[in-house]
Amino acid sequence: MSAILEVKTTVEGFRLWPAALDAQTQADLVDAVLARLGEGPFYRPQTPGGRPFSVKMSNFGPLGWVSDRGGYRYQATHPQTGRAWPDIPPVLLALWDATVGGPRRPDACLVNLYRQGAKMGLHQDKDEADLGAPVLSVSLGDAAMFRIGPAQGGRTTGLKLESGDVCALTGPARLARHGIDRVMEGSSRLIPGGGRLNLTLRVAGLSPR
Ligand code: MD3
Ligand code: FE
Repeated sequence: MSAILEVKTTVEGFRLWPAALDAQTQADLVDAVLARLGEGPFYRPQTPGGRPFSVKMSNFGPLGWVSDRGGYRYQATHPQTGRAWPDIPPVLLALWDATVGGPRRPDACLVNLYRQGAKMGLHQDKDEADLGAPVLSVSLGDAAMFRIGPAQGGRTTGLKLESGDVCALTGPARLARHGIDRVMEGSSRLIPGGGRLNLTLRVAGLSPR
């Protein structure tokens, strides 16, 4: 992994490792994702208000983030197939250990697919049981403009996330407001059919005891 680059935004605790994954690792990771999609296909969730997300989603791991008329939550099964989510690719767990580490490994990996025109509005991630645990995110494929600002609101910072970049949200950044303004379509040829894949690892459930 490349040397850590602490990006200066208005949010402390946002850590970015540009080009952390080399081309081969990126290609292997895309293959690992594609191999799991038969078991856990992409689908388009709806907001609690009934609007479809422009981003297509699936999940890996014991828990998956879903949204529908009933609200946002984590659940163990795919909303359309009723099956358990596929396992988290081991390389992602190794990446977690090598970057944020800590006492608990992630139990949820949200897979976001951005095809033409997809974006994600500013929001906070707060559906997880332990909001003290970090979040780790891997970007693959087309580059995107990411926006992040303090939890309480105020000035946001835009920065480009490119294929192979890894970022962690720790401490005060964990509740930061963030979103994807736009994807630079055609900037990468990594994803079959084009677009951007984002893999986000989270500790979502209660700690077992
Ligand atoms: C900052 N995904 O799925 S990843 C999401 O690129 C989400 O698909 C975006 O936001 C994407 O919820 C951004 C980077 C990211 C992930 C989690 C965060 C940034 C974050 C949690 C807290 C603060
Ligand atoms: Fe988010």
